[in-house]
Amino acid sequence: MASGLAAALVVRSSAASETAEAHGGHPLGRGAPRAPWDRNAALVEPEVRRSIKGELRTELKVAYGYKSLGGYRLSLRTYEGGIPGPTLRVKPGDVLRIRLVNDLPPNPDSMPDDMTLPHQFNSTNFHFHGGHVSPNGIADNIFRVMEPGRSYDIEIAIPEDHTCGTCWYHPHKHGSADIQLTSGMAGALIIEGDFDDIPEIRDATDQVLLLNEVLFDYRGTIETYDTMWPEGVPRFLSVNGQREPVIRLRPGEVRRWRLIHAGHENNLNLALEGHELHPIAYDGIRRPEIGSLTAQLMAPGQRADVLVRAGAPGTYWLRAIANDQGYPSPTGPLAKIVVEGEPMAMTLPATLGGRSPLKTIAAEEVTNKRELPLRTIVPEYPPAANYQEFTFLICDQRFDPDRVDQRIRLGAVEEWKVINEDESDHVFHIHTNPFQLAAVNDLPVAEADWRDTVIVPRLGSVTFRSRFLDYAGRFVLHCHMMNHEELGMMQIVEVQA
Ligand SMILES: [Cu+2]
Repeated sequence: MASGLAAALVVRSSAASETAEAHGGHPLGRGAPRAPWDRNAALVEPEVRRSIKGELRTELKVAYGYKSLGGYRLSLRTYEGGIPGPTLRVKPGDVLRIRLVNDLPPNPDSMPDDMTLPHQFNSTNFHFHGGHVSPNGIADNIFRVMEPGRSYDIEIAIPEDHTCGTCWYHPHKHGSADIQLTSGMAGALIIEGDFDDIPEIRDATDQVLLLNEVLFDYRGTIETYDTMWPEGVPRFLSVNGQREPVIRLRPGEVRRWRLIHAGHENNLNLALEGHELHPIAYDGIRRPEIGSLTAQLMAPGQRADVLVRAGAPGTYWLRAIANDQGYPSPTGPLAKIVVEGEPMAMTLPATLGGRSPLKTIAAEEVTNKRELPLRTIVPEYPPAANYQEFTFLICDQRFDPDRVDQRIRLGAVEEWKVINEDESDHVFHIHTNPFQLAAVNDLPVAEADWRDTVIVPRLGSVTFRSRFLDYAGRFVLHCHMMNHEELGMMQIVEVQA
């Protein structure tokens, strides 16, 4: 099968990076400029910017930043010179007013004839991932193009009844989104107040852990799409723009981690040695009950809020462990957890109350059904080396910015089945409205979680239901493996009043 070749390509390069890891270096990274790496550095929280009196008014400057990361000196596109960008904290009913200053240099290239080729890496825009907000005008409008050398106002009204939880922001300009996100242009966007009624969570310290796959070329930069594809360049995992930072907890302490997978391509299966992870919210939406997992699988774009209760004093690694997504997902250390000091008498909540903030969509409520097949065309000769040889399709078509693919009536309640015809997983994401899982591979799910991003298993399917009640306008759905999106796996949705 054609897609088997794609998997083979990734398997080969994944094995190369594991070998590099084992030897304490990167065979292709000799040329990248080195920098000191403090292996005992504590995890640093991104700068927090909070709303005041119903408004978060802030500036985000997009510019090159120099960053020492994991033994390398990198020069990458950033928000505010840092990786990741600042954490934005708001409340339901607030207005987010951002002045985005694009301080990148002019694009060296003009627009391509083929819009599904990466282009114009210095143009950007802004997406509020997880926001149930207007996709129009100067709100969460990912069709805007924010040119280098200019400034743009963004104004997003967050409804009073918005779900509270962990969302995030990143660029979504087609052609440059992948390269900018992979560079570290991402930040947490937290809507506060989700567990005020549960003292065990309210009183726990909460921490943003924004995860990324760091990659770069021999100069410590990402300046061509060939750096992203195929995957032979140096790469490792980072948390908040740090490689293997130290997180200190006291024995018995309960901590809330807001995990955000801001990596561009691969799933991460997270596990903490000697501890269980207790998910309380997915994709910024509170779950009816707390879970207990030995590993939390996360796809690019997804968020998982988990509680951890620290055990006996000692050192425990938070790692990405083995996972099969049609090829091996990346593995490796993420953070060193040191449990030490005076014990704390904290407990996990016994229950989250059994209710979701969003009302379950019953089968009888559904007014329309759709099917969306996902498919990749890869070259028939082994192994393909250049990204331009691949084509990623939804409903057998590549993304076209001038074509509306899904027309939906405002007020509709729909059931969609997304079908993956390939031999490796895809990751479905849709803007503006979350959805409730109904079935995976045609088997009803045990827990009907609400999501905005979900793994579509290889040679399988995901079925979900969604309400399109509040916002008419155009937005997109796409694979959140950003290279798939950039090379065509995206559609335009129009909700019509
Ligand atoms: Cu995909």
